[in-house]
Amino acid sequence: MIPDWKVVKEYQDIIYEKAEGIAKITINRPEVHNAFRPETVMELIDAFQHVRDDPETGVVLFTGKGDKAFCSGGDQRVRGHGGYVGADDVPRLNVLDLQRLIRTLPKPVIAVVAGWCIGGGHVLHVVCDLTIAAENARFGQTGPKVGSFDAGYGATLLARTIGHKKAKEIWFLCRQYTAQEALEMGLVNAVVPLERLEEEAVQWAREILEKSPIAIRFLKAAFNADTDGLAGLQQLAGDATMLYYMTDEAKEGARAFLEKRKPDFSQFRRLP
Ligand code: S0N
Repeated sequence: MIPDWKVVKEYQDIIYEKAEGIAKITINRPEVHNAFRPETVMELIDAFQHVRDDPETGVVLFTGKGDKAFCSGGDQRVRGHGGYVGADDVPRLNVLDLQRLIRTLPKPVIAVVAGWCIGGGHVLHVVCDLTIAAENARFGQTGPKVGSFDAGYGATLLARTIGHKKAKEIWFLCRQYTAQEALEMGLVNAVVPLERLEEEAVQWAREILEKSPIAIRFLKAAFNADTDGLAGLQQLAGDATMLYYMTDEAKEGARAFLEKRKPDFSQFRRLP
């Protein structure tokens, strides 16, 4: 059953809802196949930051409005000199900030993909933790065809996900792949009929929500640490610090400082 979604905050380009511990963030620009402009990305960053800080939410569904597209990448109408140009006339590639935010979010993000998942939109699903695709989903990169490229996560994480040969094929040839082909190359986790897409994604979210949040958080950080170098290690280390702060041992250190005495760590056992 689909949850009774409630809008969390009003935006222009996106919809941010939540219910039952699940957040649903939807790019709402179906007239351009959910292409993003700088303002869309700013709103997505705002919503994802809210999700990160919301103790009620454990999983995010990230999707596009309608059944024609998840996202067709950067809005080519506002591509300018050095980036995508918003109302403030500043050219930006702020989708890179969004990619990092999705990666470091300490909660699983599931891309829920119907229709086109192309260009910078394809990279967004690549940086999500899981992808559930409808049978009508179509995947691909267009960069070298339209005079752009994403040599960051767009190329490297894709290669880590499906292997270098296939990732290079996707970028060098700019072909489009069916949902079934994407499943076969390990690019998505499941393919379901379009009418069952959201139900299936919600089911996956509910199964994750039954599990230990801290275990899930550490697993996500560990997978990222393996691919993200020192930035990934920082995330994993930050999670370890969070856990350490919850121990009596760490609390003794802070308490001793405030009480102006030497900390007594001798009371804590050293485990093997
Ligand atoms: C998705 C495609 C294949 C669908 O084709 P179809 O079904 O024939 O529909 P269309 O008639 O083409 O589209 C319907 C309407 O939607 C508009 N539209 C579609 N995509 C975009 C878009 N990306 N921007 C603006 N408008 C779009 C169409 O124009 C049409 O409108 P009307 O009816 O008014 O004509 C096909 O649409 C397609 O190929 N789309 C373009 C895909 C693409 O090339 N995307 C951009 C790729 N680049 C990025 O995403 C950049 C990402 C980025 O920011 C970045 C970040 C870091 C580092 C590098 C980059 C980088 O620049 O790559």
